[in-house]
Amino acid sequence: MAILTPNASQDYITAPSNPLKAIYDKVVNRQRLTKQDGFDIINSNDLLGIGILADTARKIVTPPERQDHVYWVHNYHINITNVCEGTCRFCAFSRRSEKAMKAYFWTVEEIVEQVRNYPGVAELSEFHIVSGMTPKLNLEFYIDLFETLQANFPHVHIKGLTAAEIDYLAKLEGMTSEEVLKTLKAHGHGSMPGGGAEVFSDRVRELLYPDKITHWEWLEIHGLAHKLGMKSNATLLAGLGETWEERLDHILYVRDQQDQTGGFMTFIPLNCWYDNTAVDPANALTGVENLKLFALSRLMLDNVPYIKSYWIQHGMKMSQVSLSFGVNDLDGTVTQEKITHMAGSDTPQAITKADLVHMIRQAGKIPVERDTLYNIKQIFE
Ligand code: V47
Repeated sequence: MAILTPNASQDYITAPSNPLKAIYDKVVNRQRLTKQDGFDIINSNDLLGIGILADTARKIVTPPERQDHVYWVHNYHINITNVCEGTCRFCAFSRRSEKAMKAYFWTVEEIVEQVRNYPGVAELSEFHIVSGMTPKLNLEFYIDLFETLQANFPHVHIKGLTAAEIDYLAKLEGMTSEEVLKTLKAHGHGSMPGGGAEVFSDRVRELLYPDKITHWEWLEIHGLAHKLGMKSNATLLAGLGETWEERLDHILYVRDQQDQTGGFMTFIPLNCWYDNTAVDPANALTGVENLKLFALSRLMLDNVPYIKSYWIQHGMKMSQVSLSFGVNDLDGTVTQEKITHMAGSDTPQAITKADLVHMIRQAGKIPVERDTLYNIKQIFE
């Protein structure tokens, strides 16, 4: 029986009998993986081998001094309203009108008050602002909100508005998406979150979100933001009944866009939660499928520096394990998450810095608090 050595993982993956060896050779030689390589990863049952590949790819795209870092940000979610004209069938958060049960709408003053009352306000780095699409949330509202937030909390970066919201605002105001982005940027908009992408598949879109912007429009708006010097993220909402090929294609669309405009910081494979939605829970990914998807994302996206596990959706334990499957970011403290919790997520709504540090250390990595743009704030050696 073979005795395990410190290099056992490398010996194992480079063994000629391992079907993943050809992909490993490409990864260490920095050769771009093809769609067929993607299929080979998906079709392999060698989960540990896939983990070794993804971990190797993570190290290769990471500067040596940051090799073992796992990042998070001290952030605060603001969902201004759940009133939304969207008709996405996976969404448990939205309400059709202000009169609907549990519909809410916060004023700028209420938002500022809430943030002021948050005990961690001095340490905050990021506002994550995503809301329903409704005429009351017009450009004027956002300008007022961003200016007021900046005046009251100048140390906090504003990451906000998905591409779908930018598109909605453009149509509402009779402007182009570029004009909307330029205007918001001039009033404090710092970067864009990765939401609203769902799965870049016309088939799934037709079934579950036919009124949403197409994936071409989503990619175009992110490209516009990148050209204006704004960074952004990209998500994939898995568990909607999409095929593995559709997931792989989605990742490849992101890779192509990144080749052109280069502004994506992080790719985030999300997981659907099903309570109060019209999506069949039978579509949920298993643990092994989630780990494969993290690894596949890391391996195919050789041009995106960070892969995030959003612990709110994956849970703390899966997120910790994902750190051996290419993930190097755990989002953040979050505070007040609504979108996933209204769909039944059983994770907490926030996490403390101490818990994040503990979880990362237990995975043998170095916890690093970052800001939105991945500038290092503190290394917890
Ligand atoms: O766009 C909606 C998804 C997204 C459900 O950029 C659902 O740093 C699960 O984009 N079950 C919002 N997911 C979350 C998001 C995000 C999260 C964390 C970090 C970043 C970032 C972005 O949540 C939506 C949609 O794709 N979503 N409904 C649901 N039932």
